[in-house]
Amino acid sequence: MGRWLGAAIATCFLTGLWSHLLQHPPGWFDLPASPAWGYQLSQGLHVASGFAAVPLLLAKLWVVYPRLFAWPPLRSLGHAAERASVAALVAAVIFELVTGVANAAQWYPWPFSFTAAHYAVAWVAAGALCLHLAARLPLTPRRAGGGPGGAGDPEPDPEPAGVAQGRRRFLATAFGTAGAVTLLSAGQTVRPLAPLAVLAPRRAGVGPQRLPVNKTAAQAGVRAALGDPAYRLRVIGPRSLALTLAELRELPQRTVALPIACVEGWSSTVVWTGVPLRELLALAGAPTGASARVGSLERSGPYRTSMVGPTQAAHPDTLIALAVGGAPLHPDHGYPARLIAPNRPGVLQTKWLTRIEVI
Ligand SMILES: Nc1nc2c(c(=O)[nH]1)N[C@H]1C(S)=C(S)[C@@H](COP(=O)(O)O)O[C@H]1N2
Ligand SMILES: [Mo]
Repeated sequence: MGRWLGAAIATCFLTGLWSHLLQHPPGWFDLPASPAWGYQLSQGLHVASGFAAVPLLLAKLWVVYPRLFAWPPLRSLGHAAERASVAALVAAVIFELVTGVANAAQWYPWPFSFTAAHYAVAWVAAGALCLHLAARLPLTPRRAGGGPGGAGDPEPDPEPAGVAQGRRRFLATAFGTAGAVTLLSAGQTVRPLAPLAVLAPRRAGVGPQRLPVNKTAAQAGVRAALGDPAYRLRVIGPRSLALTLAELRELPQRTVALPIACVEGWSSTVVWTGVPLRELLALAGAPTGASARVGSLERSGPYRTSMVGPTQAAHPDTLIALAVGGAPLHPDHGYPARLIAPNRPGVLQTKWLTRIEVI
């Protein structure tokens, strides 16, 4: 069970690091554009492995908790160090799972930034897990060999009848719960499981234009600006442009199916129609290999601008989308125009665009 919990935590940690890298790319990192479903898969795994880890962690704590309170608490310097790493491990993993599940439900009952804290504590958990494994591994083979356990543990008594059966039932309950949690939540990103997704906060196909919404136009404070006849999409470059929505619709359009994939674990693949970003960049005289910064009508909020690196900017499927499912974007989906690019975190698929800057 420890191995399964370790595998779930490792999956969660690595997919989390990947998401952090894409959301906060350092200068040397150019976001890839393929496979289009890459972010959807990695963050589906992130949330599924995190959810599955909850019952496995509870079961693991149930097995080991008498040892957490063993007396005397500190036997030697090494023992004290091991206890400290176990305390950090348990606290950090509980923190990650509680904040992660709350974030998936868009519930933030704390004063700190979720992303900053969830990222920082992930490193504490990973470091403490490495220390814990380094401290326990030398002891494990001896126990598997049937010899005495860790320092000072007495020989186990022969197993009384019924204990093996109880243990089997316990393991079946722990793994059964982990499997059930996965099955009942994965439908937020795995389409065929959607009818079972009773534990998923959001579902594919539910929302305006059959697509979930994270932040509505009203929440972003852009409702009043959306019908403004003075709206222009400004493209700022060597030959700057200011296009009305009608002018945008007259440019050659492209239609592609691309997922919106939120780090919170839900995703939905829908058909978008719009002007390829690279055509707008070319009209504005951008050199090949240019990046772009897109900006929203939204006045504040962490997702009102985003950078499109050279690879995604040059990709034909990176669209300034004007329509979804053949109809103009719903206000909550970014009317009049939103960015949609392959293999891109949902938080960077900026809505209510008014500005594109050639970088
Ligand atoms: N301007 C702006 N764009 C935004 C956001 C936002 O808060 N403001 N939220 C982002 C997030 S977190 C996600 S997952 C996607 C969700 O897309 P949807 O709400 O259109 O389904 O939009 C992104 N685009
Ligand atoms: Mo998101």
